[in-house]
Parts: sequence; structure tokens; C-alpha cells
Amino acid sequence: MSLPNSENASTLENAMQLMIQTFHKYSGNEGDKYTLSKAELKEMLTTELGNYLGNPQDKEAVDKVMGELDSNGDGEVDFTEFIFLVGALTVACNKFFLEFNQKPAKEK
Ligand SMILES: [Ca+2]
Ligand SMILES: [Ca+2]
Repeated sequence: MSLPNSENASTLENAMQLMIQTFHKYSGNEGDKYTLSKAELKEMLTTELGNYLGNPQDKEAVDKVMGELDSNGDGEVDFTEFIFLVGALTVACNKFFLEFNQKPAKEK
């Protein structure tokens, strides 16, 4: 598979490339280069998703996210597991967006 260069890429293709780049920005910090350890996951959640998730400073919150994402139980979050999180959050955002737009204008 060859990635198109970003000048020609569509908006969605750009978004996909950004998801890949974002994952690898954090996954390469320690241990396996291609998976997120708990510390890497925490940094990614705090830095990239702080606006949506709040700051997951307490260890339990990170443990919970890790437990939910780590479907193969290896204690690390791989790219497939990461995309599941992004997909689930995107679905939640879309619902919020639809509800927001369905409200009568005066309630906005
Ligand atoms: Ca890693
Ligand atoms: Ca895993």
C-alpha cells in the first residue's frame, strides 16, 4: 500500500493519516514501538483527547480505559484497539452534533 502524499489527499485520507501519525507519536516512546503502554496511553489521552475526556489523571480512569480497549489482553493498546476508541468517540461526537442541530434555534 502506498500512501498518497498529503497534497493530493482528500480530507478523509488526511484524517486517516493523522490518526496513524498520532498513534505512532505516542507508541514509540517506550517498549514496543507499535503499541501503547499504559503510560503512553495516558499521555495520549491527556494530550490528544483532554477536551473530550477531561484529564484522566487518576490511575483508575486510565486503568479502566486500558481494560476496555485491550481486547486481546496483552496489556498494551495496539493500533486496531486505538482505532476502536477513536471510532467510538467519533460516533458519540456525531450523536452530540445531530442532537445539537435538531434543537430549536432559540435553545442553542
Ligand atoms: Ca510503546
Ligand atoms: Ca492489546
